[in-house]
Amino acid sequence: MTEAAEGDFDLRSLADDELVEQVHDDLYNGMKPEVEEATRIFLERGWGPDKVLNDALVEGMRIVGIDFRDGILFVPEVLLAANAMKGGMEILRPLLAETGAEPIGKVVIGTVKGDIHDIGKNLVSMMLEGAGFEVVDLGINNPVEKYLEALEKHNPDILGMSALLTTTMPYMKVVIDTLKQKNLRDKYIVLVGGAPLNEEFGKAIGADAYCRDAAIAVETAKSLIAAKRAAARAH
Ligand code: B1M
Repeated sequence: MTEAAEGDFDLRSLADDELVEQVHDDLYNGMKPEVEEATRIFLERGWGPDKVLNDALVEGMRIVGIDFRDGILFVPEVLLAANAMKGGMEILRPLLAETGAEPIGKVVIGTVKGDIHDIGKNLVSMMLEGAGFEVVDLGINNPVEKYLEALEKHNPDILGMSALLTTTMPYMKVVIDTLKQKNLRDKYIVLVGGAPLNEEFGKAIGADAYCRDAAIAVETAKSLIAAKRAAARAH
């Protein structure tokens, strides 16, 4: 905890690096209004939204994750931290999503059944929107029926699935296998992501790609859509 965090003071009086540290502390302590104010201050100081997101918010949540893993923080505290993070993310959302261009593709995305983690998935949605995709976000805890219903309704190019638990990541295979059974697998590009996954897992369950982070999700979505459209033109 920085000295400054102990008293009531003006966040504006802090230099950039001190303010970054302060956001990490405020996130850790679940102080949503302070995280929101600091987010605004960074933007006023000319920071790009992606830099505020990565250096202040995502890094702060990484620190929370370490202490959660080590049993120093517990679910209620982490929920408060997540809520504070979402406050900052909401301020950045319109900036990250600023694009006047025609949608370059459509994505249906959701966290799988049994899993309520949504920060990473929300970030991926925001970055995809920012890159010009139309995103249909199904939220958390999605059974296979929910995915199927949304695929039929929205007819997207891409299905994105997120899982943060080793116990819920196998459910992605249930969804992919169901698509195969219904002869729908080849209709969609399937991208998966979430902290416990890796490339090998993505391949093993039959996804088109595993995306380590939101930036890679955007790159992968763009390149696989371009490849799919090129292949369709060639036929
Ligand atoms: Co949870 N939790 N949690 N948790 N939680 C983890 C995941 C854990 C690793 C913490 C730990 O022990 N170190 C651990 C999982 C262990 C494991 O399975 N191996 C864990 C656990 C155990 C649990 C509970 C079981 C705890 C309990 O109840 N005893 C419980 C489960 C609840 C459930 O889901 N059924 C639980 C609950 C919670 C909270 C509700 C308190 C809260 C979630 C709040 C919310 O999301 N609204 C929470 C949080 C916040 C975390 C940690 C601390 C942070 C996750 C996060 O938001 N990271 C997390 C620790 C960690 O991951 N280090 C932890 C920031 C986010 C930006 O990163 O989500 O990885 P991430 O997303 C990235 C990439 O992964 C990728 O791009 C994103 C952006 O760059 N990506 C995708 C993600 N999804 C994608 C989808 C794509 C593409 C890329 O599709 C195309």
